[in-house]
Amino acid sequence: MVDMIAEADASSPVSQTAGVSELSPQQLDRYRSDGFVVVRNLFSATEIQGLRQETERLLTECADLINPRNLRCRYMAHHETGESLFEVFDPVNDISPMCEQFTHDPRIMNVMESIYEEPALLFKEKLIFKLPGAMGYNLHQDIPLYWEGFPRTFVTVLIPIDETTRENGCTEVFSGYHADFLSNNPDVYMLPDETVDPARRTWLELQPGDVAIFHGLTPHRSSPNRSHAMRRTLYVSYNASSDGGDQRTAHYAKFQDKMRARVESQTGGKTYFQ
Ligand SMILES: O=C(O)CCC(=O)C(=O)O
Repeated sequence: MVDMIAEADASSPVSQTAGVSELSPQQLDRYRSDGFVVVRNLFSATEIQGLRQETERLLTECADLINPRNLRCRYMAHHETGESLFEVFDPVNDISPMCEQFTHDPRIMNVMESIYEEPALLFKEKLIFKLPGAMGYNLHQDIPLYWEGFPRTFVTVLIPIDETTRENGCTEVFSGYHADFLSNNPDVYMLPDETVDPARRTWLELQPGDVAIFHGLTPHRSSPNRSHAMRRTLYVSYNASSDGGDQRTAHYAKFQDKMRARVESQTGGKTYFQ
């Protein structure tokens, strides 16, 4: 399955060329049949180096925002010690003009438009830090069955800031499951690993500059970060403009409403957004 990435790259001049940003017909076919596609070298090393520095600025200049009661933040347990580690800023654009620039980058917007055959709109964005030791994510599909009105055209562009490897817990996607939900129980979001065939797994081993694009129903998971460095990724999600228009503000309002009670019961304190 890993070979599929190499094959997709070899079949298309687009994926090899920085600055060109429409998916080739072969890449589109791949995306449609597998539910994901990897595009190599969409960004230059220098651009991603700038984004890496921006994550360092955020960790120092915005350190006071990192708080379990701040609805912008989420935490993840250390896979061995259980220690709670800061994991993600969600959203991030309002504290990072550079992240905002990436989420509206014309190369990404063009790729998304070639998937949608119409303009794409930013739905949400999150900056995942995945500190050393952080546990991974259980298997899931991003579109929640229980969430009425959630756009079915939800697609995520994964922008790696550090090289993503099996050792540091790269995202793993399973091909060919994106036509439907894998559970018809609205209370089930995290899926048992046996739901998918391990032979259909691709580890998204990416270099900074590459991107992976996957559908909101493509099941994915990740393992713990067993390296000694952060594995940072910017996860940017879009919807097709005809599928509900611009929903980013409404989405975050609803998302934070849903999180509030859970975070307040976990932390025993009042939540806020800052
Ligand atoms: O960070 C990862 O590897 C996975 C993240 C993920 O699955 C998600 O945010 O939906």
